[in-house]
Amino acid sequence: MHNIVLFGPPGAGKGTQSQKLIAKYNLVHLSTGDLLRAQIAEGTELGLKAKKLMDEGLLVPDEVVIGMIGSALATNTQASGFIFDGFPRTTAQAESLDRLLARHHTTVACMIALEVGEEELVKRLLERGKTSGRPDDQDETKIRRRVTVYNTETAQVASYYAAQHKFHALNGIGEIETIFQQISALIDQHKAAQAEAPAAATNEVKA
Ligand code: B4P
Repeated sequence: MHNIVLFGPPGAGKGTQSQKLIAKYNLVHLSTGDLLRAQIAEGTELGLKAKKLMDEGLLVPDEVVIGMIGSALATNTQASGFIFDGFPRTTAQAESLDRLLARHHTTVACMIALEVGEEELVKRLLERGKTSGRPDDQDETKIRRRVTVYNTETAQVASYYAAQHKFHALNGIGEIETIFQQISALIDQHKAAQAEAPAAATNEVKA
């Protein structure tokens, strides 16, 4: 099983690249943002609570998203791997993901972070907000709050994976296809290393 965490601030391109990666590598896409928006669309109690936080650009409580990911893993036991998009967003979520994957006898292969500066993020999300219907994409103050939340609560998750030698950063500014090729090259290196030395858990890949 090959599990990849796609990381970066809101608007960095995680969702965009995930769509291309799942098609290429036959991975199951687990986006906590999408899972939460599905709950909102269904009008569940969880969705109603999450909507208030999401619309303000704040994080939903760890136990909520961890529960959703646990359920998704349990219902996809035949998957050849997962792409985690927008999860984990806190160190507590990262620790829970390791525990959940261990139950399925697997681990995170690598985290790939897309690096994009704040002004470009704001520009992209305001542009998406013209058509996405997402309240969190339509207000510059809320977008900047999401970036601040990323910097204060989420960015530190990179250190968690760096300590496990699983962290890789890429420039998220440029052509979508070029960035996709760079991400694919990293994944291919990991897969090749895993095939050569499965017990070594494939951490010795050059960024
Ligand atoms: P998410 O749904 O994860 O939303 P996001 O981070 O804004 O989107 P993403 O980063 O995937 O967008 P993309 O770059 O692809 O989260 C929404 C909210 O849900 C959070 O604020 C939080 O409240 C809650 N939530 C979700 N997960 C949670 C968790 N684990 N814990 C707690 N709360 C959680 O796309 C952005 C735009 O950029 C697109 O229009 C795209 O076309 C464009 N773009 C992409 N790549 C580009 C490129 N290279 N050049 C130019 N434009 C590009």
